[in-house]
Amino acid sequence: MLKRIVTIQDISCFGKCSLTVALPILSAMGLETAVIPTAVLSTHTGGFTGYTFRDLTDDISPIANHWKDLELHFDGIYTGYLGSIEQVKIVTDFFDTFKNSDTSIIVDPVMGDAGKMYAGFTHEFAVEMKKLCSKADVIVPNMTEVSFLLDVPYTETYDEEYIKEMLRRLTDLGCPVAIITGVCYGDGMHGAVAFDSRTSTFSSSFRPHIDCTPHGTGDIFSSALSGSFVKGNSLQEALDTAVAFTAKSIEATLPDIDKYWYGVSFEKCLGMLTE
Ligand code: PXL
Repeated sequence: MLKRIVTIQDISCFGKCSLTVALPILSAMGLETAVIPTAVLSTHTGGFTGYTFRDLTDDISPIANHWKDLELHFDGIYTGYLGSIEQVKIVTDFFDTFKNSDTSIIVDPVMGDAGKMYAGFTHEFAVEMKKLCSKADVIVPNMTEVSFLLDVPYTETYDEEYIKEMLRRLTDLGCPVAIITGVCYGDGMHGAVAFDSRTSTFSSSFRPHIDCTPHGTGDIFSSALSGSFVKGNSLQEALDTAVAFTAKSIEATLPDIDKYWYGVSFEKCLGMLTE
């Protein structure tokens, strides 16, 4: 039986992030993947100007209602970029409707990167995102999003103790497992660190740092992590898969980085996920 996941995030028609990344990755991993597009943008908002934005908030509840009539069951629900506070509230209701005892909810609280919020996000949005995180089984923020979720200053220099403290505080929001992505202790390694509050255990996965940050790496990491986790792998296995796939994909982007600055050449590495 294929595991079934639904991913809820925007579709940026050009630029390789959100749904155009999540769908191929989850399918390559052998999951039946349903989608709810929350908005349609001509491109993503990171580096392009003049993009269009069609809000699909009004479509989400009717889609959910139809699926409720069909009695659809999901093994996983994975959310990414959400375009408005109202959308976050509707997605919270979606969790309440479709969460069963065997459904894993993964929330990537997409709000910003490198210490800055993406265009259109506000402090009020972060407050609502905190509530969504409280309903998740696993949350996957980067350090910028950690600062918005916990109201702490953004910092690029930290040690292991600091990351562990942030992870404990993230699980205090209400989700049993928190993962911080893009962690770099300055020792030439780059990866992700997780905390499972139910067993009080930390786990991590690191690879040599690659000095290049193309757009969309967070979505690639979260998609691979969600796929692995929903397939029933352990947290450690899911971390290893997501870190290895993200690192390989960034490496594959390097030869053409000037031309393909807007996204990661993950397509070259999908074979890693199909075994
Ligand atoms: O990669 C996250 C993301 C998703 N969707 C849209 C974005 C971004 C980041 O900038 O703009 C529309």
